[in-house]
Amino acid sequence: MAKGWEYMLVLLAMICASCLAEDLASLLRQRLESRIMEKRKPDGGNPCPEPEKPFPCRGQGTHCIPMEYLCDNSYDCEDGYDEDREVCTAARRPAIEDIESFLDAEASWILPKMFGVSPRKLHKVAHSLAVSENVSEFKRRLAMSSKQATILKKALKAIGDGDKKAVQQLVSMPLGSWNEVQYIFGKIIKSGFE
Ligand SMILES: [Ca+2]
Repeated sequence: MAKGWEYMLVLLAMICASCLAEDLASLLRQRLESRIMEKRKPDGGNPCPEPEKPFPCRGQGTHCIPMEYLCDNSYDCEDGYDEDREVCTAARRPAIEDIESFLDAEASWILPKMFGVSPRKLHKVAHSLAVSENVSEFKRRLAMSSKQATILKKALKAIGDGDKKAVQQLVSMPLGSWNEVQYIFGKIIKSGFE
């Protein structure tokens, strides 16, 4: 009888120990996971720190994909963000920072003459240049008049043709701005903006 009790006590102790060990293991696992997450998001920002899979899909949880899968006409993110039309247009345009600093430097003539907008619209113009597939979409985004859109199209054509004087006449471009204009718009035109 006494041996039976001893056996029960040993069994209970073993069960409790295994429960405790399991609790402890799960606690340690949770701590480790949260430490890994902290390491992955040092600034709470990039959820895809791996260089071979740096592009984050949107939606719940994080699904990271290789840059190779971006805009390759095949859906790799559940919500298709990797094939999003705006994402894929912006991927072929100059960086938004470069477009903005270019527009900022040329703001006095380029915003009123080429786009017909006030300097307050600088960011909107930069964003629209980055994500609009063509001039028609750009016109719609900026609520641009047809007259202004025609001027823009003519100026783009002249830039593409390397006709510096025509650009100067059409949109009052200072001659010193020509290289920058050709560089930025050259890339934008090449990606189908016309
Ligand atoms: Ca894809």
